Amino acid sequence: VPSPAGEIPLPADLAALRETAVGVLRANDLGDITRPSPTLYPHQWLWDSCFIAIGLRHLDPARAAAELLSLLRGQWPGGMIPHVIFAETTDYYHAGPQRWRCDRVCTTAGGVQSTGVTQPPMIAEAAVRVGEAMTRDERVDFYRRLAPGLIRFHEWLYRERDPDDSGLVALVHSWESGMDNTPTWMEMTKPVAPRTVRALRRINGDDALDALRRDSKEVPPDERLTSADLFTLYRIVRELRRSRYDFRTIRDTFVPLVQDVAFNAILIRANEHLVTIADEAGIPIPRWLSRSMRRSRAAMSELWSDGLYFSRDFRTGELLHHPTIASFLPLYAGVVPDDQVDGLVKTLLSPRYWARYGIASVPTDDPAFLPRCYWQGPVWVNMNWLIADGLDRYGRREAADAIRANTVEVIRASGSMFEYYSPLDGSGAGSNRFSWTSALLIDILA
Ligand code: 2M8
Repeated sequence: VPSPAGEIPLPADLAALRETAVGVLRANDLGDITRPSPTLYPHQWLWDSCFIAIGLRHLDPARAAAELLSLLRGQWPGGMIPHVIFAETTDYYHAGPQRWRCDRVCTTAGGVQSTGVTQPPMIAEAAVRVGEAMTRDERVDFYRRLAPGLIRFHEWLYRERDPDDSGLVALVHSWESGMDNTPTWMEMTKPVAPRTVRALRRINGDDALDALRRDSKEVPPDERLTSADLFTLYRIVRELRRSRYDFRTIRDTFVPLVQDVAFNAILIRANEHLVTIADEAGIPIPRWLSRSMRRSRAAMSELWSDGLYFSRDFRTGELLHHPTIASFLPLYAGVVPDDQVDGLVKTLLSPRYWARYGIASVPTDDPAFLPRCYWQGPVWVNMNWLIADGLDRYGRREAADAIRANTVEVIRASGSMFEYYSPLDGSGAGSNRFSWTSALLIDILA
C-alpha cells in the first residue's frame, strides 16, 4: 500500500489500519461499483458511492470517477438518481427490486433496476474531490460526462420536491434522509404503522413481528430499527409504489413528508459544487435552477430555533424539534450566520453530543438515545467527516482536527471498519467491513 501523498510515512499502526481499509474497499469492489458491505448491503447506494469515491481518489482517481459515473446508469427519465441501484447478485437484501417494482413505472438510463426514492445528493461534492486528484484534462473530461446528468438530478430535486418554490426539498421516506431510524423521522412515521403491526403487537408483543423480519440476520436486532418501525417503512414504500413515485400524487396520501435539514444542507453545498463542475465542463446551469439554489440558502434560516436547526413537516410547516446530528449540517452547507456559529459549535462540543468516543447521532441524554442502535445514537464516520468539513469552513480548525483525530481513534481502537460505533465505549456495531468507514478513514489519513 503506497503511503498517502507520498510524504511523511504513517506510524506503523495507522499504516496497518489504512491497509485494512484498502482491503475492505477492494473486497467490496464489484467492478465499477462498490457495495457498502459484504453482508447487509449487496447493491450500490447513492451516498455510499460518493463517500467511497472520496476515499478511492487517493488510490485510483479513474476508478473513483467510475464509481460516480455509474450512478447515472440508474437515472430516471425525469432526472431522479435513485437511492439504490440493484446489482446483479443473488445476495439477499430486504428491500430489493420486488418491493419497489420500479420497472413498471419507467426504464432507467442504463436499464438497471432501482428503488423509487433518492438519497442525500453528495455526488457534486465527491466529484469535486475526485477532480482534485486528476490532471486538468482528465477532470474536464470527467466533468463533461457527469455534468448533464447531475444538472438534471438537481433540476429534478427542485421541480419534483419543491413544487411550491419554498427553497427546501421534501423527502417522502426516511431512507431518503439516509438516517433510517433517526427519532425525527420515526416520530413522523409511527402514526402510519400498518394495522396488522398494531394488531400483532397487541396480541404477541414484538415477538411475532421479530419473527417476520428478514433484514437483520447478520446483526443483532437491537442494533437496527424495531420490527414495528421496519414494517412501517415497508408500508410507506407500498404507498409510494401505488403513487407511481410521483410527488403530486404522494402529497395526497398519508405518507409523511419532511423537509429534512441534513438533506437540504447537503443539497446547498452540492449546488455550489455543481456550479464549479458545470463551469469547467462548459455547460450552462439553467437560470431557474440558479434561482432555486439561491432560495435554498435563504430558506435554511427558517429551520433555526432555540440554538439548533431542525427538519420541518412539509404539510404543516411545523419544525420537528428533535435534536439530532442533522441539526449541525448547516455548518457543512456554509449558511450559518456568524452570530449563530459560536453557540452551535459549543452545543456540538458539549458532552451531550461529544461523548467519550465521538459525536453521538442523538444526544446522550435524549430519551431516544441508544448507543449501539443505528441512527439512534452511534457515531457515524460520514457524519464526522461532514461536520469536520463544516467546522473548517468556519475557521474552527482545532475542533475539526479533533473530530478527525477522534474518528481515527475510534476505528483504531476497534481495529475494524464498522458501520457505526458506540459513543460511550467505542465498540463497533452494525455491519463490519463497511465501505464508507474505510474510504473516509483513507481520506482523513491522507
Ligand atoms: C442504511 O439504509 C438502508 C436503506 O437505504 C437499509 O437500512 O437497508 C442507511 O444507513 C443508509 O444511510 C445507507 O446508505 C445504507 C447503506 O449503507 O444503509
